[in-house]
Amino acid sequence: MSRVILVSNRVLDLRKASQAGGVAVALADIVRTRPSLWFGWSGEIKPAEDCSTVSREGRIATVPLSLSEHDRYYLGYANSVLWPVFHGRLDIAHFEAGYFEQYLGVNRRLAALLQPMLKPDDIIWVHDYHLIPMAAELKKLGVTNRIGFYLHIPFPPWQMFSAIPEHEHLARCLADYDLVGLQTKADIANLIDYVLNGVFGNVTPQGRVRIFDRLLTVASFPIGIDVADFTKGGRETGLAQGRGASRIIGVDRLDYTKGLPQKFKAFGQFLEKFPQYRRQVVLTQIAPPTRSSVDAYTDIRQQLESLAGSINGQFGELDWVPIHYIHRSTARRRLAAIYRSSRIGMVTPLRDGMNLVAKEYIAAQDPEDPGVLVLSRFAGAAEELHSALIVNPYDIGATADVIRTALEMSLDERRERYAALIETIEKNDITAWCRSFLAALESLAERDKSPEEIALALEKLRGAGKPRAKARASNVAPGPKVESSPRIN
Ligand code: GDG
Repeated sequence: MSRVILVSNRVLDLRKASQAGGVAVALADIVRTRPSLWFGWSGEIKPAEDCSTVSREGRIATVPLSLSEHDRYYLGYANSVLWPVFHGRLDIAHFEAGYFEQYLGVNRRLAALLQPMLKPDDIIWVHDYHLIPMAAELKKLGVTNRIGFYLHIPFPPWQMFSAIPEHEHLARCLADYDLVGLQTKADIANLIDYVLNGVFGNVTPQGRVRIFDRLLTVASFPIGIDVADFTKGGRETGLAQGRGASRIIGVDRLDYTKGLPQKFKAFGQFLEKFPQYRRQVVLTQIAPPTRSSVDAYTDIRQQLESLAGSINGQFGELDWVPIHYIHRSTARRRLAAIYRSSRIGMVTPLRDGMNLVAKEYIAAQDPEDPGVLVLSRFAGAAEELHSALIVNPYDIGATADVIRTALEMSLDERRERYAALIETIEKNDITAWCRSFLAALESLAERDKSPEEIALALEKLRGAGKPRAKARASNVAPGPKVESSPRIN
């Protein structure tokens, strides 16, 4: 089994695992279970002269960033250009001189630090928008290993992507990967649109993408969760709420993409329209801080706090506060119990690559008495989770009505919807996601071997008799020039 090299902006500090989100936990799992190395930023900011040493602890290798790198690469290009534009917020993108150079510079520096640690048969899996140029930089250093890229956030419509001054450079960087994985079919459609209309590439009859004289495979790999992590919890009893009140739960980083003001407004309208539910329902919103030194995040925080204040002021009673807004992180082990004791999971982002909270909420439900998932149609998860109550978060009035529908849903209907949702979530869990991406990348690697090498590899796989071997073998092309059929969708 070849070693997997994971490259991501942040590397999980295992000592802080209880604060971590889904992806970090998933990557940590690969590190525990496969020969691997996980490389990325340590989260520290140090003087530039102290940034060139890699700290290595077993399978984890990290480097610090300098202050200027942190400002221009991380807060700047990644989070003030790519993040807003990829989420459809061109209006708040800051195209500032110097950001892109630093973005390329950090990718170049990280590539140079990673390269000496690589072995010839390693396969490299790069994660997310911070590191789009990583393959290009590694290749400039002579690295010939297979390199795959996974984008956790949405791929925007092609005109939106073209608004980034450096869009063509970014597209060339994407073309340096062997495999580009996106969350949804809609994202793939956007990428293909861009290839056809933005840079006049084409799609081969076998479904591979040809741009800038490069041939790459693009496919959707919807990310999942570790279901067992969320099925163990009891019900959380320690949360304050009116006696007997039903809880609506929201868990989102305090990010302008998550639709939090719209969610609060919809809840306010719900209380306005259906006064019989006052004192009967609370909205608990856990919204841990994130990227708080970027202006747009300060703005959203102020907006949210003023909304929560005004809704609580308008409807609250001495013994009932309608919105519990918690601007801190909650330990991961408590989340399952909080989800399970909430009648509604309200996941209403304006745009989201996937949204793991939607899946976590369902996984945590009591199958005998499950809660209802209210899910934005603009979350990638909506492509799979058809049995949720799908809403348009911009339509505040309709969302308010859906809250009522969810509260009044019969036990039979709740069970029926839950059964369909949990089936999908279990089938496409985090292990399936990791395996399918790595199997696709490995099968591409097989393609360039000689027929004799492939025959030998197949022999070995059959001999191993592991369930994965079969899936891999079926992806291996019969000869070096014949393409496998990736999922283009
Ligand atoms: C990006 C994409 C895509 C949240 N608050 C706390 C906490 N969390 C955990 C959740 C969940 C994770 O963080 C958040 O994941 P999401 O998927 O909801 O959103 P992003 O952070 O924006 O993630 C997204 C994802 O990548 C994976 O590809 O789905 O679309 O934007 O696991 O439970 N965890 C703890 N305390 C909190 O207060 N412990």
